[in-house]
Amino acid sequence: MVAHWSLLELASIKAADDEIRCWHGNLEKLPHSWGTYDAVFLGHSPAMAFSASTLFESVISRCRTGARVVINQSRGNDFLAPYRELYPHILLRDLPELEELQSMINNLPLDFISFQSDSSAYLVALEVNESPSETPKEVNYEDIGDFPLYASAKVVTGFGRGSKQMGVPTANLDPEELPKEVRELPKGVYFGWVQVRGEGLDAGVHKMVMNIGNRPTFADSDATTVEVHILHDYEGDFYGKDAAIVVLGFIRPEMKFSSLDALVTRIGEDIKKARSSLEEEVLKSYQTDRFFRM
Ligand code: ADP
Ligand code: RBF
Ligand code: MG
Repeated sequence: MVAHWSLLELASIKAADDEIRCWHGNLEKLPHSWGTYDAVFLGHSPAMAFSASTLFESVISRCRTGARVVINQSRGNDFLAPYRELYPHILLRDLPELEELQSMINNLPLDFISFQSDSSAYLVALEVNESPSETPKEVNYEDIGDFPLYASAKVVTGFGRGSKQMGVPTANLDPEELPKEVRELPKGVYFGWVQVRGEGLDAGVHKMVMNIGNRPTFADSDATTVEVHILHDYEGDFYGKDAAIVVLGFIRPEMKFSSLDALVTRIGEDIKKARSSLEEEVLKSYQTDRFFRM
């Protein structure tokens, strides 16, 4: 498996061997379902916009216990010095020298194996001593879902309470039509983009918040429902139409509220969170995803 920022780089890897799985972009977004690794090689990227400790956390969560993490810059740390003067806005980071690296891994489940930094090479080997991915836990809400999740399903009738009592209409999606990955997400509130498809309907792709669960605040039924509140004013109802969704993130677990007011207030906060998250460039780009042009 190769993760890289450059599509050109990935294309040439694919051209050489199409069996190699390629991931374009941020390692943090790499789905955990892609696997647990025995060894990770980090080619040094001096243009990296985030810190090495952030990167380590992301790597560790994808490694088994005992896995090796190798950082390599075959020309050594000094080699970058002239470039850093030329491009101070691009070359953001040095490779950490021993002391800095030690403090970085201090609070992480990483052991030192070897360290070399001189004019001929920079080469560090670390070992993951306790992988969090193997630590059993109930639901790890920090690490939910392999987003993006794509799905579409028919809008069915719910309990007729959403809009009337709360001012938050929710398009209930037919659970039978939803893929397992969506239906079986941990109960909670998610966000993403949605498009309602049907003749004469606004075909825009809009922001949405989605609740999956059994609404513990109410005593209606135990059935798990998947409901989408769309941040857009539609002219009327659209029961029976298809809603296409892309789920991009998790907001919070489903909770039992002591009053309707408390729930509505909280939903207001969920909406705020979804609105701002979906303005982030990477998440915004899904609004024009090919999925919505079908
Ligand atoms: P139900 O209990 O049947 O789901 P709701 O009171 O939750 O009823 O209303 C949901 C219905 O309202 C949706 O199925 C849809 O047809 C309509 N609707 C109109 N605008 C929206 C919106 N912005 N978001 C979600 N549903 C909406
Ligand atoms: N119901 C709950 O009982 N607890 C929740 O935490 C909860 N969170 C929700 C968050 C959002 C964004 C939305 C749209 C709904 C949520 N609901 C929650 C579901 C709500 O109870 C349901 O939409 C109405 O009861 C209508 O069926
Ligand atoms: Mg509803």
